[in-house]
Amino acid sequence: MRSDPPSEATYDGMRLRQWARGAARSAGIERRDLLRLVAAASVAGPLADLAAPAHAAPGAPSPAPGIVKPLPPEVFTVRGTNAETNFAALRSTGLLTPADRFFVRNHTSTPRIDSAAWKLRVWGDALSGPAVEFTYDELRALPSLTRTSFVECAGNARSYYTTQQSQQVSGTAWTLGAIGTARWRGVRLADVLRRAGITGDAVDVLPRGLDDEVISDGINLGRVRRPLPVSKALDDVLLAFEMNGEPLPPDHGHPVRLIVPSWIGVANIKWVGDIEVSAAPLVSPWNTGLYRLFGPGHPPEGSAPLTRQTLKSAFELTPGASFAARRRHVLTGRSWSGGAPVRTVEVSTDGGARWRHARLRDEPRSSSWVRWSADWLPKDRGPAVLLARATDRTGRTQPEVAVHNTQGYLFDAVVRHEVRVV
Ligand SMILES: Nc1nc2c(c(=O)[nH]1)N[C@H]1C(S)=C(S)[C@@H](COP(=O)(O)O)O[C@H]1N2
Ligand SMILES: [Mo]
Repeated sequence: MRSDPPSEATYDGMRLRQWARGAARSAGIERRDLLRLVAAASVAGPLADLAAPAHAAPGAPSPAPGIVKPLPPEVFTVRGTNAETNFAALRSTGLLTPADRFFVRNHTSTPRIDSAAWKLRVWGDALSGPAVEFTYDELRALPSLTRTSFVECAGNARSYYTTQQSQQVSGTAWTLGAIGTARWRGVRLADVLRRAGITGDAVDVLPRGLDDEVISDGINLGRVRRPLPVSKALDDVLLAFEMNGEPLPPDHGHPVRLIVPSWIGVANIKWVGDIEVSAAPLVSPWNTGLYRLFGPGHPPEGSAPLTRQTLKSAFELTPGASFAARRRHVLTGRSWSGGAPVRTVEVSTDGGARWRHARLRDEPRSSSWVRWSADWLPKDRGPAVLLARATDRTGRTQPEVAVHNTQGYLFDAVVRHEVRVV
């Protein structure tokens, strides 16, 4: 008889203790290199690009090396190999983010993969037999379903640790736009794992991308891969091949990616090529030196690997937007939480002195965002600060200050949005 897989909550701490004791197996990297990564993680480095880079002229080729789709400057802010969605560019969109407005987070660059030649290889010591391969057509022939889910980078809103809290963090200087919500069609990872012969010994599942190996500070981290506990892998995870009714575009994982609802972005492995099914707990750079919390306020050896996203709100406005005085305006925005559906959203137009409820425009659902709106009739000319604060069904409310961590993950504090009344 198999013992029950650990619940999502117990998984975290358990894996951390196993890693600390050296009881977890390093998949595709030397333990020594992982230890160097972890040591580096406990020190905050510089933000990659705090100042927004200069935009290329309209019609110029994409300024983000390695991103295939066009990145018009009114829609995207390019940050290194990544492109952030400008929140104002979501105002005209519905619940779902069109693929041509969806943020891109690439560790290296988008590979071009021919679906006819692509195969998914499932292998490992927790299968009852040898490795099993699925072609694209075989995968598409399995029963499929759709799920609406956001994909959000764990570092979304990281720049506010610096601009609002005067704290140093390392990584890409996202504002709030490293998130998008789409309707994904795919097959259940559970169905694929069962067809491949997953046994009761399985504890971790390690999907790996087909994009280039990642070199960071002279260490070759290998291809992007992050262990998923078997309990999550068998729950609501999809191997997705469609985004909003179309085949996945190259930048978002064509031909097949993982969708791991409510979890941090990096769990959603794009361009998946193989999946290891392991009877031993696994570690990779993405659940040891990366995607854990380091710094004062966290255990000296770092927090457990991150799983769910946190709670955030954003106005669909450009920074510094102006509003005519003594006119009625409709402020719009979105709120979301990886913990539970959003329950309420409050808005303040006076820097946080008074709050009122925003109108929710969508039925709150888990792993998705809600659109909201609030009227505003500004009286006095001059600078003003708009705030939005969400509470989710676990009862958690966005705090005033986020707890610092060196890599700036999971910023959850209320963001101060400065505007002008003219
Ligand atoms: N193979 C692969 N998968 C990946 C990544 C990557 O660089 N390579 N980036 C991850 C990160 S950090 C995030 S936040 C999401 C971003 O998904 P998107 O580019 O479709 O918005 O993909 C994840 N999956
Ligand atoms: Mo990410």
